Amino acid sequence: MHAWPASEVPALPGKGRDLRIHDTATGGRVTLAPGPVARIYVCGITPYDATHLGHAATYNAFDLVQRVWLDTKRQVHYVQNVTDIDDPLLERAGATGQDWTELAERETALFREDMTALRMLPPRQFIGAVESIPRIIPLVERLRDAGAAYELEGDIYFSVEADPHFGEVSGLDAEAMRLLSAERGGDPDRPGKKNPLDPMLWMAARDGEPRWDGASLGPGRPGWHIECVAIALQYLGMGFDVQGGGSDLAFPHHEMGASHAQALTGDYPFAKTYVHAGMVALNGEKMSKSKGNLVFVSALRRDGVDPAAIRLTLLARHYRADWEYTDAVLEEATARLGRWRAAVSRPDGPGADALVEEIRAALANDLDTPAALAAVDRWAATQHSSGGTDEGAPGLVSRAVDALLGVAL
Ligand code: 5CA
Ligand code: ZN
Repeated sequence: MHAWPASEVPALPGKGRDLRIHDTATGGRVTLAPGPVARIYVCGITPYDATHLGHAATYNAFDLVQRVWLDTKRQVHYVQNVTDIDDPLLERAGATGQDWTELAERETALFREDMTALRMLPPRQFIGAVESIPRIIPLVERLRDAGAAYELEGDIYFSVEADPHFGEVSGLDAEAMRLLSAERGGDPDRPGKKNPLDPMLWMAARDGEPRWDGASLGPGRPGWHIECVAIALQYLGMGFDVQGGGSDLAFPHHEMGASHAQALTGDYPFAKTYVHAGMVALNGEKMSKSKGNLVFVSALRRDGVDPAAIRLTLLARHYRADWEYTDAVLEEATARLGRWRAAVSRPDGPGADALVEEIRAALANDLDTPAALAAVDRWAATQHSSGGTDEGAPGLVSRAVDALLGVAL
């Protein structure tokens, strides 16, 4: 698939900082040490409804990771998938009488527009599950032939016991895993499985559902986790720097993906670091397509909300926090955007070299965006109260806020 256009990232004077970030697998902070080309895989949308503020918040977090890397003069190899075949997509298409491929294409197109408007850096590869099927099939065959997968009434399951590191990504106990597996697309209660947690790799064709010729697997369609594994291994290989997504993906999705890849290659780890963003809620519950309590980025844009204000709304909360969206949060962000724009629209202002370092330091500290915003707020307040004589300052602030936070003033 094609991604979306890249916005320019201005180069800043001085030196960027290495990112210290919370790693789900170790439960503590790690300092990321990528090579000259940092490799990141971020799980993409399931396109039956596109982009609510929860999605946008998660993509914002991983956009910042990349901006920090770019500021250290590294290149970034970013890969993102689109889950354009899966149960929820087929269910929505069935319930609304739409063709599932048209639904997926339309919502993916809207997602691209939203990402562009929000100045999210595009992935180098933006890859659909459907287009990956020819690469998924041989991986499932290999797992089966190695004894890491087995057949149950035509469906092929991965055996979690095949990976000695299973459980290390989420660090959950068996009971917690079982509950989450039932909630998040697994089938722990299906009789005949070797381990209740075993996830499906290949689902034999069901009546009335789309199917692909699965070679020795028989006609059917791929499971969810193997999709991201096939795409990540194809473009990034083992041991890439960061796998990212919302906290609802830590288990089972990222746990299973890591185990699939580790069992396939005999290598470890799949990703060096697993990073998860908190959940955005509306009216007291996690924003989710299945609950329907959603605020869409496209709806806000249609209502005339500046995308930069949407982005500032996301930046105002720490990426790991679970937070509640309200109109007041957006109003605050809109007011802040107005103050910042007024502050950089003057020909001179207070010196901003220290501000650039403060933004860098805040981001390097587990993407502490509230601290970064507070630093810009202080500079803008000084500009508004006493001004300054540094002619380069407003331009530098503009470029720093753009390069590091993705906000165009
Ligand atoms: N296609 C899969 C990943 S391979 C998927 O989870 N799609 S999704 O459309 O449901 O979610 C896309 C991304 O948004 C995931 O990283 C998910 O964790 C994140 N996300 C979903 N809902 C929220 C929310 N309410 N708050 C924050 N992030 C969310
Ligand atoms: Zn994924």
